[in-house]
Amino acid sequence: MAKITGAQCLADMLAGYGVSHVFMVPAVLRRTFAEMEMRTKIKRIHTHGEKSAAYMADGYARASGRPGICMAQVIGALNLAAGLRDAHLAHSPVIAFTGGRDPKTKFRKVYQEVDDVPAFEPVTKFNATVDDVSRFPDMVRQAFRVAVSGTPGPVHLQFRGNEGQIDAEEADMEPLVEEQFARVPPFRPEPDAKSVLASLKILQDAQRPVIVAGGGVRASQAGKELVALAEKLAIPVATSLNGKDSIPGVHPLSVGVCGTYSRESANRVVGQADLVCFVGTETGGMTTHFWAVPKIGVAAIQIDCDPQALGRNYPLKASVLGDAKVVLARMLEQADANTAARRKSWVEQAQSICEEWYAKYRSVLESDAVPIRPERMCAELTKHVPDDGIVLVDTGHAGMWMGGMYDLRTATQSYLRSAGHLGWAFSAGLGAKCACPHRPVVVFTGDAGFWYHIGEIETAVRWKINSVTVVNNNASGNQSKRGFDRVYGGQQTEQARELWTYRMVNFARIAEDIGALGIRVEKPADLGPAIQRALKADRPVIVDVVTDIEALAPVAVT
Ligand SMILES: Cc1ncc(C[n+]2csc(CCOP(=O)(O)OP(=O)(O)O)c2C)c(N)n1
Repeated sequence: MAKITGAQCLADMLAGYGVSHVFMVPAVLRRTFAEMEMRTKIKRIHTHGEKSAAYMADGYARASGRPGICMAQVIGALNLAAGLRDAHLAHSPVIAFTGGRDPKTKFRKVYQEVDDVPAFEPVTKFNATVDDVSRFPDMVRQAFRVAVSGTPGPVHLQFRGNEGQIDAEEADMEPLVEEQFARVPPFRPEPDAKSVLASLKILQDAQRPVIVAGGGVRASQAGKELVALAEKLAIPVATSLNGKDSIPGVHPLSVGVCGTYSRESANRVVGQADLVCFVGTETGGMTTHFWAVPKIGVAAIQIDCDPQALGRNYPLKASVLGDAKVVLARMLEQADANTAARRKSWVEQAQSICEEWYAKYRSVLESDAVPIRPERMCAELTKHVPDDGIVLVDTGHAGMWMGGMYDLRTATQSYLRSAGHLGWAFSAGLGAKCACPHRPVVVFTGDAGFWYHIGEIETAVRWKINSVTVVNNNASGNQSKRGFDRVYGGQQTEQARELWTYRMVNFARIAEDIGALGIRVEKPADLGPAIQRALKADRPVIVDVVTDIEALAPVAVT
């Protein structure tokens, strides 16, 4: 123990936990930032908005499995809370620090001040205040512990003082770090052996089983065990959007993403299965197309590290509580490969369903149409994203196009997706690139999504965060077209288009003005070379692809 300031303690602890970047709009914890410069190598990424700071921290966390740190002073606190919503939905370990009220002055109409703490409640696992400087060590440790433990998720600490001025105070403190909680997962709970055997027996007895793998598989880094078990027992694998990188899309047992933003083949295979094995998925509305794929009542088993997830939406024949990687490894050890033979025709059936999907969509995946089809963009990304690439995808149409039409080619590629917020991907991509500077980072977003945080191009240029952002630019949020067609009785008025269209803007030119590399693509044949050039550039790149405003992604089949 030594007498140190809160700022020294916090800077040392963040460095001790391996934090390489923090994302914020000043001014908050100013002294901590000064201490960071003097005592650590942490980069202080000053952004153009608190929401994008939270998204950067989120991308950092999902790409690395290590908590992402974002910060805001009191007036920016709710902007930051808004940005934690996606991390909360995606179970991403983001830690948010804000400045907050001082007991000496609260309720006196202090400039810019409201009680922000309740707003963090619905988007965090732990939402707390640090009112005495001597609490820095234990509260920061608890923040890391909670963020990465069990099902990961965001944490908020509010530091006393609108700018967190408590960090200037001194106390006897030890900046102790528990390295175990510096990344996900801190524990790998062993499953109960009996429950493993019971579930395995049901799985092996099934004629037409399917595995639905979710984000828990990626959090547990259990992709290898998942694929090995599927191969040993001959079981097709569908994934949620969050679990898309648990099996390469080109694997013979992969049937694609199931649910709402999905691939038809996945929904058809899941719909025809006689047993569904859910692994690390919360079986939510998006993954199950609101519990229509599979239908409730299907024979099901489930593996999860959260006991509250087991059986939440589907009554189960059996369940296993434990870390996905360990549970799948235990199943693999005891699985009887001889039972695979009885599923030969089912696997062939699943594979022919996948072939039918490719045959149905080949013409758009290979389309030479101008304006460019989004499906062609996805096919070009399948071809050109490097083997160690990290792909981040926005929501809405972007999620539908890439969830359904893009394939990961290797187990070393990563796929991270917005859990629902338009505008997440570009900023999250910058965070992912900060976390993994040596891996190529490729973002896919619509123009509506890109507009949200377009100012962060400047942040990327200033900090040399060289991600590649591919914009599906149709001068609209055309995912909304169907909905407005419907409410206008099938035929929209000319004026109705003001509800979902924009001006056509050249994002490549904007990017160039700010100092990034901008590449405008108007012909399909130029897409591949543009992506290749972007990947080689030593600048952030915006690939602005002019696409067809009439192109609508296929809706989910049930
Ligand atoms: C924060 C937020 N607000 C609104 C929406 C609803 N929404 C989903 S997709 C979409 C339009 C998407 O447009 P764009 O990103 O350009 O892709 P496009 O549909 O044109 O392919 C909107 C408004 C959302 N998902 N998130």
